[in-house]
Amino acid sequence: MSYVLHNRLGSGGFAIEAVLELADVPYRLELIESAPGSHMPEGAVAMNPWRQIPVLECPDGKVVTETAAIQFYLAEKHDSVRTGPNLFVDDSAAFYRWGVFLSVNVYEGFLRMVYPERYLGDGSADVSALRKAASARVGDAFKLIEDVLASHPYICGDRLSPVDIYCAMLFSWHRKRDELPLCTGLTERVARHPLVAPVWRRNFDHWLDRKWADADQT
Ligand SMILES: N[C@@H](CCC(=O)N[C@@H](CS)C(=O)NCC(=O)O)C(=O)O
Repeated sequence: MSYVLHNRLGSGGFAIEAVLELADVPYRLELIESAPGSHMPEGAVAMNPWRQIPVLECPDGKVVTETAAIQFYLAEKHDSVRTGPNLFVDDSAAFYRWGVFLSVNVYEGFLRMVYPERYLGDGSADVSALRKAASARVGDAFKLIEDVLASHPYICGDRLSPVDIYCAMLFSWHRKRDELPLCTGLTERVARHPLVAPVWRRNFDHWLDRKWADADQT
């Protein structure tokens, strides 16, 4: 039995699917019918009571949710995720640190922009103010990643690791990229990686403002 990855096209499961591809770990993809940015239909993610994807069903029947946790789990279980020819974790402190950082400060920030009503209690507060503040906070978080990338080309060092895939996915959802050339470059390298590009195109070309996997797109 192999892994089963539950995702919806264009959503966070990309950061897991690309890792499974790069690490050559067998899996089956189960796609939920739902558009990026919409609420997950009731009962659609039966295995996750928090009703979000990605969800990874493991060969031993265990279920892992939360993008960073799934990446950490796969790195623990498979050498090819940690020390493989396509993925390498040079610095595990950086791997855990920035993986969680992306989850709590960036991914969660996007959720505030996409589903503001969840954060506003009775609905009397100002949705646009929340969206603006969340977008600024996400921008500040990417500035920290930009500083990390000033020291080495990838987040954990000199080689591509799962957290770079995670960062590239989130960065491609961010529309204010002007002062973040290193995050932009990282996203281009991830999207254009020959093993990642087909997964990227299938997930993102139909809804993002830019076709990141194409070299002639700026
Ligand atoms: N904290 C979760 C966030 C996952 C998440 O927000 N997934 C989105 C898709 S990109 C989702 O399921 N949205 C549907 C919803 O929240 O109703 C993680 O890190 O995996």
